[in-house]
Amino acid sequence: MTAKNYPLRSATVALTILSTTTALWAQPIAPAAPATAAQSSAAKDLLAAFDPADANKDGVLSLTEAEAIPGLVANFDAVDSNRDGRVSKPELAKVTQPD
Ligand SMILES: [Ca+2]
Ligand SMILES: [Ca+2]
Repeated sequence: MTAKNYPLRSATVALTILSTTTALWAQPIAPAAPATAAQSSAAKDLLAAFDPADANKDGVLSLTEAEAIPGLVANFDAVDSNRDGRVSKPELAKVTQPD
């Protein structure tokens, strides 16, 4: 049993090493097209929701204003990359883009 498992495990290790050392390999393998399309559409929706959610029009979303965007409050700290307690449009754009 262990003899059967061994080659399988070493192949997995080899693949892991290959995909981590040559990061370029990981990209063509991933069938990312549909996910990316869905993601960018969701990203557009999210960014389109920014201005209406910015109730006092100061260009940033407070935690209270963030309640207008579903899911944002739960991820507020992650989105607020400069930790100023407000989410700016660039901060929101950053988390919606894969880069
Ligand atoms: Ca605001
Ligand atoms: Ca911020």
